[in-house]
Amino acid sequence: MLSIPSGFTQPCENGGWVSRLEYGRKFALLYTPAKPADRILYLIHGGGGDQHAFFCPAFLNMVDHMIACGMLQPLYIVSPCFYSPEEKDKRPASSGVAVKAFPRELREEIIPLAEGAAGMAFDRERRAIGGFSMGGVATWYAFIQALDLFCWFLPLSGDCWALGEKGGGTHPVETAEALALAAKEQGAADWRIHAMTGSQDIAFPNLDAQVRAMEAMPDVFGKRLSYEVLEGGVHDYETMFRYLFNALPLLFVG
Ligand code: FER
Repeated sequence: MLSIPSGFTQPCENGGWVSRLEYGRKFALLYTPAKPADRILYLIHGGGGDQHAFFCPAFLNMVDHMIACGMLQPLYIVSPCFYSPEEKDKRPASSGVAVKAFPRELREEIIPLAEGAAGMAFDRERRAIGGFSMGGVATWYAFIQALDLFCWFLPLSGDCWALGEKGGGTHPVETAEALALAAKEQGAADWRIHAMTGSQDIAFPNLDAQVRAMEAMPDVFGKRLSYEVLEGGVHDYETMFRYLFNALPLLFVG
């Protein structure tokens, strides 16, 4: 897995910009690239995080540089928050409830708002969702609830909790079966999942067990699923930026 070139964390001359999109008592942040874009990624923070977790200078500068040097096609990126404004309990159990409900908020509020601001509605082939940790759990819920909205899934160091908290680890086979059934019931067969984690990541045992069970169902997942494990990779945003440096160019391709 490639490392992020050191200069990429510094400001880029031709950078994009971030705007704040309000809905009700909540908001999402929208990154607009410096060049015209026809694709969009919804990127979800981890437990305890918020809209700013991914949208910090190190990450946004990296994306600016990737686009400026041509290694990444321009894309919009949306950073919402899955917690309600008054939520105080950000432990996994209550975060698990919030992320299960979140695809509906994406569908009803955030996607119309963000794509209105971008000035276009994106085809599902040009719409991706990804996230870190609980945001990865949210990504799997989007697969189960919203395959009509997204083709591209990027769960980073988070497993699917359809069978309960850390269910990818406790019930890997049943989780893989639930995902297969969800795909079948939603009638979509053109999606792609790129799962990533690190060997020292606290979520590794859960995501790894789940992905192994999915790989054992090649008729369903086969080449639609790819999986990368970074040797020594840990459960933090800096490591996630590196995963995204490697994975963003793979979105919307093939
Ligand atoms: C996992 C997925 C999410 C996991 C932990 C989390 C340990 C989230 C933890 C948190 O928000 O504190 O597989 O495994």
